[in-house]
Amino acid sequence: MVRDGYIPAPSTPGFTEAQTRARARASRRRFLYGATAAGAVALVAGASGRWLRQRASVAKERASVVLGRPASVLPNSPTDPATDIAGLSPLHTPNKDFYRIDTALTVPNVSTDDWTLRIHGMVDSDITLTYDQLLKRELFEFDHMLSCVSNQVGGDLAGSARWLGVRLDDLLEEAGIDPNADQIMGRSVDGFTAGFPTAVLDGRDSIIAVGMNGEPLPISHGYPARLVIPGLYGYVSATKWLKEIELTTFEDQQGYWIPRGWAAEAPIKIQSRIDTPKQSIDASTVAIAGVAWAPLAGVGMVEVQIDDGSWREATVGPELSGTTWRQWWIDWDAQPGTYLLRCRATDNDGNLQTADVAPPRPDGATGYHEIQVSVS
Ligand SMILES: Nc1nc2c(c(=O)[nH]1)N[C@H]1C(S)=C(S)[C@@H](COP(=O)(O)O)O[C@H]1N2
Ligand SMILES: [Mo]
Repeated sequence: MVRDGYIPAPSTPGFTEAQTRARARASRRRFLYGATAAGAVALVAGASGRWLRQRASVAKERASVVLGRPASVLPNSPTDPATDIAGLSPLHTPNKDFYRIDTALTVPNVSTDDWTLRIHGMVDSDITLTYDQLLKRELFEFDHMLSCVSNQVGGDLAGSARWLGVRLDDLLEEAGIDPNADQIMGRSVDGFTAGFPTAVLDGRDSIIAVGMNGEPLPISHGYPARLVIPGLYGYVSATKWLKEIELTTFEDQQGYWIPRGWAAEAPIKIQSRIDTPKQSIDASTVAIAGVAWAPLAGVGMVEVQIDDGSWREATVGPELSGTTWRQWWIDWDAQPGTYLLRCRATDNDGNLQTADVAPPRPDGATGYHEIQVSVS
């Protein structure tokens, strides 16, 4: 049952931008029909005008941000194999193409003027940082991917970026964690929450990111700051528009998606995806190519199978880190006919991606990506 003006909550952490827009339109319509016309129109117009003004001023503020140099600079990325292989995902996903998942109907426009990040809860001492204080801390860069738990096998709710930010473990060490705390909860200005185990403070390069692919964090990706925790799906880790980090317990608090039927703990599963060729091609020698990921170990090997043939080992691209995807490709002399192509990855510890088919809910899809290609 839908009440007037009631915004149905998204049912999956894979609510896409288009779906969110549709939802906003529907709720606006419902609101207009439900209220006495004139007043409601003025109210909606006023609210969206304010939002646009805020958006413009935050965009201006963001454009003037100067990010410092990281303490240790990552080497420049190698030549991207995607420049030679049409259709292959690049090493880093451009910000404008990076997938987006938001529960909020409108992207929060957060000005750093009155923004702070507060670390509190089961800690020895609270820490509150302004944006300037955060930027003045020691900064690090890391190549990490993000993946949505709602990503279907072969889906595009995943991306790779070079993040700039402050190490989470440094900051939490300063605060001093109560040994009884077992959950680190991120909370955003829009009320979204995502919690993950204190056990991920295991040396992995978790950061409070302020930069993404060489620019200040885009507004839609969480400006001024967000969490990026390698190896965990976004819904349990990657809080955007971050305003608080609270040390707590899994017994005491649940992140936004947990009571909605998603697992409380959700490490990213080994996956691989075929990006190219397309469904129908002309007979010729083409590349079968794609990306694979297996955080934290990293991808060691990718294999490709055509119909029931033997698995062939693909060439793998540069390994930026164990925590982001790795490209792979193989030449295929495609003769006329119809073929089923599949791929599978093995991580650097020798774990083979599982062939067992599972849906995204509750903790991530599995199975091999398969595409049918007709060659004429
Ligand atoms: N504030 C806030 N943070 C959030 C979300 C959200 O809805 N609101 N979605 C999470 C989910 S489900 C994912 S997969 C990632 C996606 O990050 P991106 O939109 O930058 O790709 O952000 C996470 N952080
Ligand atoms: Mo997600």
